[in-house]
Amino acid sequence: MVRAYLGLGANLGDPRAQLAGAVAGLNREPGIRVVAVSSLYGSHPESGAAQPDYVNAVADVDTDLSARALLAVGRRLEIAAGRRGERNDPRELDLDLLLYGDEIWRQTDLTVPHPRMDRRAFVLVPLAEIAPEVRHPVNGKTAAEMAAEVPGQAVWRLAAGSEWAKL
Ligand code: PH2
Ligand code: MG
Ligand code: MG
Repeated sequence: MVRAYLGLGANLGDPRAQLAGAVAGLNREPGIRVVAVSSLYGSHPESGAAQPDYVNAVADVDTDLSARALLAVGRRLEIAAGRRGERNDPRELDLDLLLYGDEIWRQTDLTVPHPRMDRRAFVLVPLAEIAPEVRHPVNGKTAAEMAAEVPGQAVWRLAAGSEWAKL
């Protein structure tokens, strides 16, 4: 059993419903149990692109699946939520593997920890909410430390995890 953290995001359709659907979908999946979900946060698109604001959250899961299999489940849930676009296009659902235990993979089809997680307030603020002590296996910092250091990027809380996700 491995403890993993997934980043959830959406900025098309009904983002809250798609994120709640993704959490329910993860929990229904054999070999995945959702342990906790963060509050829901709003943020502007990172690139400054002319896109709707994002809704983001982080889920903490226990899993028997490999990192690659967990990522494949995420892709399946993205497509089920209606995602069609390319990387960085606005999307109905984005499910990113942030951390998979303390494993480090740098392959074209599997990059864990997520390569940009240490610079993204919309990842670090929700991660630090539910797992302040979890450590990034490359830089050795905790989520709370990384969240405190990330340059000011507006992230606003929309709803408590207990309200938006029915586990
Ligand atoms: N995801 C991106 C690009 N930019 N910006 C915010 N605020 N939230 C995201 O989830 C996000 C983004 C590509 O995955
Ligand atoms: Mg992403
Ligand atoms: Mg993604």
